[in-house]
Amino acid sequence: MSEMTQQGRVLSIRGKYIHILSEEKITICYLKNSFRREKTDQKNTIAIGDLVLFNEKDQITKILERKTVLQRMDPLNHRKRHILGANIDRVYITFAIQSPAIDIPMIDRYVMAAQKGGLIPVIVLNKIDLVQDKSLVNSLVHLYNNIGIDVYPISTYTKEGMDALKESLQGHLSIFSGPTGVGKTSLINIVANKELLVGEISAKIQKGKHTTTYSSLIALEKDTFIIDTPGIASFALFDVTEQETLLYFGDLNEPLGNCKFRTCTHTHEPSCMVKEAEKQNLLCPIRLSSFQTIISAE
Ligand SMILES: Nc1nc2c(ncn2[C@@H]2O[C@H](COP(=O)(O)OP(=O)(O)OP(=O)(O)O)[C@@H](O)[C@H]2O)c(=O)[nH]1
Ligand SMILES: [Mg+2]
Ligand SMILES: [Zn+2]
Repeated sequence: MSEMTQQGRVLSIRGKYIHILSEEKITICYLKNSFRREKTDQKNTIAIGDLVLFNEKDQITKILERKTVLQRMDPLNHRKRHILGANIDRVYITFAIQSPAIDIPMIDRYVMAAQKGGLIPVIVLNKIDLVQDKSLVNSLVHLYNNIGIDVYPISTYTKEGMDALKESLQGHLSIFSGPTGVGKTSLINIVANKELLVGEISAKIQKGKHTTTYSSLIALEKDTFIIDTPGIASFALFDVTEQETLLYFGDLNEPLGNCKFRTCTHTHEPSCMVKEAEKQNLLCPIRLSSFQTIISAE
């Protein structure tokens, strides 16, 4: 390291302008041209949360090895991975219980990507003020707790659940990710006491427009950081195998035990205990349907 080289962390990326935090000072840096010539399977060379070295000309010269990665398949090029964040401890997979409609297979893909990338997945179910009947909320809390994942049902309108959510952020670097219009920025404004831009949901199509257009890292306290991100329409897995999917849905085997074949995909095989348990109504329909959606797409 030359004398003028410094280390810092990526706070935000806006086109070619990369904000780097080092020793309480923010520097706007650029990627050295040589990065552009490198051939990789990454859609984005640099991601929020990256630790980098930069020189006196504010050029980023090196991206340090990532401890964790949250990545999905690039929707435009299936051979590339889109890195949503690097070196992040926890991903708060954020959905609305409705408006926009919840997508449970998408939640499960997020969970798998998080676990594979070394992040702890946490689920946030926002807008619970919109539903009278809490049975779906309760089922989701139960089913994800059962596989070791915390769920925070919240409303940024009534503030229900916000204290517990805020508490869980302490001492970590967390990223909030999910579809557009679910209320990520609304909840970050509450926990961080900010007034970032929140978008109106178009009532006609009940579909959010993108309001947040780039990811940004916000310091809450000395050791507590959160990242707001733009909504994403889909989450396809980049490098997760069918075996890994079967392992993640291993709880489906619980009621009746193992299938005849160790690598059973629970689709067409004989002596399949998942199929048998399904016949006997022993399986959580939400979990089973998510599994079937994901396995049939792989
Ligand atoms: N009913 C209800 N609406 C909410 C709640 N939280 C947020 N909203 C509304 O949902 C809309 C979208 O909120 P945002 O915070 O902009 O959503 P976002 O996830 O940041 O969206 P992108 O930045 O586009 O990804 C706004 O109209 C909010 O007022 C909630 O708890 N209940
Ligand atoms: Mg937003
Ligand atoms: Zn089976």
